Amino acid sequence: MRIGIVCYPTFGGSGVVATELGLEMASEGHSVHFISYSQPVRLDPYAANVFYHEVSVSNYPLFDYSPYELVLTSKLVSVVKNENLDILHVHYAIPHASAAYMAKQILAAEGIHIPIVCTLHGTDITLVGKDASFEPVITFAINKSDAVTAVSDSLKADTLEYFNVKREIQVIPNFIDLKYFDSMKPNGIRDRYLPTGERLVMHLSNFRKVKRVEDVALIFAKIQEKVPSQLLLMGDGPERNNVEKMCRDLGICDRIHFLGKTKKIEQFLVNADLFILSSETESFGLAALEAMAAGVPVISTNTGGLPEVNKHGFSGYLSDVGDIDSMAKNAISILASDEELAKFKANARVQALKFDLKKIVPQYEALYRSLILPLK
Ligand code: GMT
Repeated sequence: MRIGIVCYPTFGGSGVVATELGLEMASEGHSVHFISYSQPVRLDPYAANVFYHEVSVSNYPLFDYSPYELVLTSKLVSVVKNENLDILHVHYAIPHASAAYMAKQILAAEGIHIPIVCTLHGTDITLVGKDASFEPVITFAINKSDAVTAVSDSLKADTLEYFNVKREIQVIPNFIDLKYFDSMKPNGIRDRYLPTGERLVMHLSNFRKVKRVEDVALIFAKIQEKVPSQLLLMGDGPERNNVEKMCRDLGICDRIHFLGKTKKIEQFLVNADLFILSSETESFGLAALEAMAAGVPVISTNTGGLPEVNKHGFSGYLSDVGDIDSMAKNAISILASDEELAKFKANARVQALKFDLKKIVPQYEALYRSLILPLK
């Protein structure tokens, strides 16, 4: 198949999932064309069968706001036509699904028929999408896609609740490429951060408000009172300054380390003893899955799709949003005992295996084929 993938290039989960999906399809021999405004962070543009098409936005002075959706639409028309694509898969509804719809209409006028798959990832529905200023466009674009997928049952339910969706929504959960984690070698991170053999706690996110990273610091403050430990914070974003201030206020800056944005997250995760994800809302929680794939138990909130990913009392524990005491108590119960820690680490890995890309990616492949075949 000749596949077009439209995604955000940034560190967010939707771009990561789109990239990993495309790379796996390419490794199976399909031609995969990534279309985005800059090179997706996890993309290897030199991989066989992978192509990258950049959307360059005009900065003509007349435009106070650059018309990104229009240049994306034109790029989609051009790539579908010139690369003879069979299918276009857009990740994140805004503005990718509506741009794809417009491109589809332009191409249809030229006798070219391209099926569109739209994958909903979370904030496109739960935060941004239900904003009244976007809602009509999103509803329309979802209904006009040839197939719609959501990354969790929870996100499917939210979509049906917030939007008047007529189209079937297929749940295809996010997945993980276990080879990244299995091939990791000891890399000295524990020696560097845990000179006296403490426990290593981690968090990874884009530091947006929805992630409640301040809660991570508060939970960790309680953990380190009972279990000698260090916290590594991976990622960066708008809330970082507030979190840094909180660490100073808590007087534990020497135990909290900000790593910033990092591509090779597995290098760090494989060293962790515990992962914390205390988000306000999370349609899936890819970071939690990445931690479990590294054999790291997860302390998370019980919001959105997280209960579908993290199993309470097995791969970690779930608590209500903002319940710092409960999350700290659960974390300590795992970290304080070598036996509990070993059991939860093994369970985390077992849970992650359910989301092995070898089980999930064929579901996308089958979906693509079901849409392409009737056109042949
Ligand atoms: O979490 C973010 O802010 C990034 C966002 C994205 O679109 O990149 O993540 C969403 O999609 C991920 C991949 O499907 C999910 O794992 C995240 O749970 C979801 N984020 C939220 O729902 C807040």
